[in-house]
Amino acid sequence: MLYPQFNRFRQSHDVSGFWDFRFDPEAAGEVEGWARGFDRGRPIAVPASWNDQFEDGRDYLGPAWYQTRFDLPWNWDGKRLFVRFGSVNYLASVWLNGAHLGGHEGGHLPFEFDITALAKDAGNCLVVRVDGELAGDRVPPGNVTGEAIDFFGGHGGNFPQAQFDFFPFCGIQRPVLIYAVPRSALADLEVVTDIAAGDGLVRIRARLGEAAPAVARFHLHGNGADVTAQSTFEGPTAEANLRVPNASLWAPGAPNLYELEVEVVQGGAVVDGYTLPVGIRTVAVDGDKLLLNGRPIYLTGFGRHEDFPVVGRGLLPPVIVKDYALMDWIGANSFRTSHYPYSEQMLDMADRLGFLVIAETPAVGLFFREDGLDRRSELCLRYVQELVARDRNHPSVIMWSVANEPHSKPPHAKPFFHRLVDEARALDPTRPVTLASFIGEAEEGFEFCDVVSLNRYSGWYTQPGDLTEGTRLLADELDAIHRRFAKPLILTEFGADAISGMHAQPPEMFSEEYQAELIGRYIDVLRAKPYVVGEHVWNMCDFKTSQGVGRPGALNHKGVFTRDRRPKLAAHRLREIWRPRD
Ligand code: GCB
Repeated sequence: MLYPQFNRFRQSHDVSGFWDFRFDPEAAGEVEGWARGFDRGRPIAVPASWNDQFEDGRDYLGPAWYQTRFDLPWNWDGKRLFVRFGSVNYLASVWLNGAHLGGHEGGHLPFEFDITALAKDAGNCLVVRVDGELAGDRVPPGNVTGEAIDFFGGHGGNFPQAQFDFFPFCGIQRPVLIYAVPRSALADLEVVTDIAAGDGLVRIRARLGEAAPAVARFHLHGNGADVTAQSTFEGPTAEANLRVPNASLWAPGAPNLYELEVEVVQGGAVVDGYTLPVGIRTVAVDGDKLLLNGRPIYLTGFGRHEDFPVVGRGLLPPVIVKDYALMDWIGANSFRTSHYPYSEQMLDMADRLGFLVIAETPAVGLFFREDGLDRRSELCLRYVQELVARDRNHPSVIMWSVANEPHSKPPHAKPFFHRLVDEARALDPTRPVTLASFIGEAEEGFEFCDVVSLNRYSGWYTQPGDLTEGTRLLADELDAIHRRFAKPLILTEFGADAISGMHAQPPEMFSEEYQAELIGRYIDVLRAKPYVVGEHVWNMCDFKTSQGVGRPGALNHKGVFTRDRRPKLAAHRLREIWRPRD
């Protein structure tokens, strides 16, 4: 899947801004014809979650309606026109000028519709119905009776009742683009890189939207290289293998990017062009090691969230810049897109700035009761497909995570994960696949993974207040898991809530000292285990959750930065560990 570009063949227009908006608690909109355009809408900002924009909608999860009007800014004769949504949580249904375009399920992956036949030069009316309700047959799920998660030691559930520990923000959360491409446009590019004797090998597959007699021209340049190739489309695809002598490899600390220009030529004329940044690098698992460019790499960093006051999960570019600056300051080299795919802008920046990313699907809070299982399995499979299709060309993405913290139970969990991991591997044999689990040694899904990802909170949810026993158990458990699976292991979550400004000596739970101490002691354990290849603290920043007694102020306080990005004691402790020379 190619992100829309603006160049001499392609146009793209962001229709984000202030849209009209209506809650629809009686589900009257469809009957009353809101799809053709509605009145009495209130203004809402797009992109942003709706929940924190109004006084009356914080816990309202849908349905709700969005509407905007737009004219087409270009001469698009002979072109194909699309509307593209970066993220709508959770169910979207879209109409243009009263005609239903289709829908999409799942909140964090892009979708688009061809609107060539429906769009007018002026006065287009785009309407989106969004339903973010939590339900057992959705992924991630919520309002599931008998399976509710409990972060609170048995003291009730949470509200809204999500099966996961982050606020179920809803709405149009990433940009909406109208874009035009030529009739014989590239629909996709797949780039895979390898290294041979210091040279970079770049394998490219280009695919046209519609098969047509055409030739593809490839030009890779940058870092002193200038390599070209040409190949004829066979049906819709054309392939090329480029060799970059003495390549400047992509890695954290040296995020060398080349620029790949692809042109489609028909009858001697160039009819389409697309430019893609390419980082030449390899990722592999070898025994207990995770290798980047053939050398062992150790991940330092975080599990995170897309979360910020007022915008909720809405794309906010300054926060992206700020977060990378903080990750650089603290000495992180990586993060996991817990617990859903992050914005394309976030990944572009990881490519540019040299951060490693474990890209995760939205499959969080899975449970394995028979009812609805097939549907959940199909949905998770589609998430893997959509995620790989979207993110496969990012050098920063080094691993796929198919799920977080499933409540795995026999007999269904094992085949469920077998299917997901196989699908990820079939679609992309070049990256390791993982699954983040709290179950540990008994997690059968680990069998299929290349890397084991464990989330552990001993010294917090278990052995509360007792870091000596908590870390002793951690050490034993890591060894037991490694004995059983013999794979590299990343501790993808560990941490403690710290209320910013709360202090205690000796350290006590919820104080900044306790959080810093727990993180430091965990890292001591991890560094003594040669098969551990990464430490991801949970979480980089405090983040909004549903309400419950374990979440003061409806926040998870495990951030080493506050929600507004101020460091707690643990951030300074981590910086001493991760950037010892500074
Ligand atoms: C976990 C979950 C994460 C929670 C975290 C916590 O295991 O994966 O989503 O936020 O624990 O803080 O309880």
